[in-house]
Amino acid sequence: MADIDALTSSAYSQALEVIASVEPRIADATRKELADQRGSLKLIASENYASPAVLLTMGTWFSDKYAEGTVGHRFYAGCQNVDTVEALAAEHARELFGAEYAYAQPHSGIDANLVAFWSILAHRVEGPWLEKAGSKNINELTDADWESLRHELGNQRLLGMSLDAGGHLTHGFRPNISGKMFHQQQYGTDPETGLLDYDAVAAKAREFKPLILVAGYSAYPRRVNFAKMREIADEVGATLMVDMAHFAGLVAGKVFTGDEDPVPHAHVVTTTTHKSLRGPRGGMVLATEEYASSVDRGCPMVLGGPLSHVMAAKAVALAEARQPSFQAYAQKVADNAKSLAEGFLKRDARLVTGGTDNHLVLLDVSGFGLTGRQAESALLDAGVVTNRNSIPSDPNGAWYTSGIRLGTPALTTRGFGHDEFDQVAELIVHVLQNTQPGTTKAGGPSKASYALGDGIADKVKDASAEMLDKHPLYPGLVLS
Ligand code: DSN
Repeated sequence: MADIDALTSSAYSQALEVIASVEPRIADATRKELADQRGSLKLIASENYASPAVLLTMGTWFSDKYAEGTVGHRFYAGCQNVDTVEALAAEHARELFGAEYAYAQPHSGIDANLVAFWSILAHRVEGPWLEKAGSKNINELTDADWESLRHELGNQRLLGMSLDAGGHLTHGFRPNISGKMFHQQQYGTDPETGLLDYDAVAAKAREFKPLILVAGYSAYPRRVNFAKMREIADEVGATLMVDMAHFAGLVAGKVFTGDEDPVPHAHVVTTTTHKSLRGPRGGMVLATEEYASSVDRGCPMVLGGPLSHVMAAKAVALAEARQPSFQAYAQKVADNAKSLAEGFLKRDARLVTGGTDNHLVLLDVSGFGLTGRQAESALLDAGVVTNRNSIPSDPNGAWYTSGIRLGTPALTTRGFGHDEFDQVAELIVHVLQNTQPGTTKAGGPSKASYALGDGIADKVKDASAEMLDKHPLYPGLVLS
């Protein structure tokens, strides 16, 4: 059998030499990025480490091919190999998630959501409108018809989870295009428990009657009952769209099943491929047959030409996710998040919702007298990479915030387990307890500046290094 580690080491060493022959600074930055990723505690909940097979697949001549359109129906000649790649990516996705239809072209999660919005508008608004107008061809419409259709398309309602409750920008946040292209309303979480209140979502949906009900999150540390969300959508005649970008790996790994698996319940499911799913950076849409033909219009409707090299890497990653070892990985991601949460709670730190049952925890840092921005910066000084995040009803807004979001997918890939995550919680609490908020030039309290106690960063880096050395990133990859 081939020695995959030796092949990977040789492939990357040689690739870097080729790159260095043209622009050595890029080769240097690439080497440094590996060293930095190897040497820090990566706790960003939306990041992971893709396998060398996935990474290598992205570095090929598929990048050079234009392929707008769909499999077997392209606007460019010579797409036979792209067809193979895209069809395989879609097949793996359908099999893995049990989906009726899969679309592998979106370049990111935001793109996937845009494809979903437009496909729902096409299916629910444009199609019926054209039928009523007695015409199937949009090019035959008079100017007055066209204005009327544009008005219909631009006058629809979307209900999604608010950003500070854990929803995503693209779920109707006003400054985002989703909040501008739709009349939007947002549902939050229970002010006492921080948990989703399905009765409150239902009441809002009954009153607002959205065309689209969006479920899913990027910073909610709990599971969602998608069967209940579908009941709500059905009651008000909405299309249920689930954004599973964050937890797709837990769905793929069968940690979320039954009511917690969005695929059997939603009309349209969007995802990224690089978070807990551990693939290349990109997006994907899953849908019922009913929505398939309108999702297929994603490119060139709202997407630029598909990134064929990335679709190839999606196919490889999805093939990996179909292996039994991926289920063990996904379960460990969830178990480790619990260990991390317990580590914080036993050290008297406050977590939004009091814990987690997915892959992330949301730490309220206001108890340490800090903003999220100050906490994020102090932690980074100590080699702990996180991101600041709003918490429900955040007094510091979406820029400074009062929270830190932490996820377990990346360090679980490195092999971290219960004890390491308990130690990670200890190190984070230690940094935050030893960080003082700074003052502005005028002498008032600053939301950005801070002072980390002497020696703390080095102490935490040393303790982290021991864990990181025990669980190396890409252990078989040695660059010459
Ligand atoms: N950037 C992703 C995240 O961090 O959750 C979502 O846009």
